[in-house]
Amino acid sequence: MLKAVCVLKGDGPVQGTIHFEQKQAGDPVEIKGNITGLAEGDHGFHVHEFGDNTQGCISAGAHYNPHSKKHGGPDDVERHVGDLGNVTADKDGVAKVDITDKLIQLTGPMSIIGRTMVVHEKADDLGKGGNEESEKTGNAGPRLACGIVGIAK
Ligand SMILES: [Cu+2]
Ligand SMILES: [Zn+2]
Repeated sequence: MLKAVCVLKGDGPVQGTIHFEQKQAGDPVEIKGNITGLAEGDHGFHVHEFGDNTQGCISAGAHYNPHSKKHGGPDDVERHVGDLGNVTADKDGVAKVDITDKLIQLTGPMSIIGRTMVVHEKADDLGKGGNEESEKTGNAGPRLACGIVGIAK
């Protein structure tokens, strides 16, 4: 079993912990955790390219996109590897994360270890927003909190 963990932090009240599990290379990855301090509703949730938080979440770069695809939703063929869609916060600002993704990996050349998870202020339109930005970022807006994905015990 491969395991990874990510602690999300930002300049505001948003924080969270995300756990990743994968049986072996090529299998789907289970992503579970909690994010608190959010506004009620959907928030874009992605793996970004770099594990660099030197300037805060912005230095994590763009969505992790090793195949040079357009932005999309997690169930789309045309998507960035890092596109995990949205997490949804309830009226108390808590988003329970429970995602199974078949594209991201915890080992091998497509591994997300050492890259950054970001939760955004706005909903990710999953590439269907009808404008240029939608095909890059899903119009998810500013980065509320982020953290580097590390190997867990
Ligand atoms: Cu993002
Ligand atoms: Zn994307």
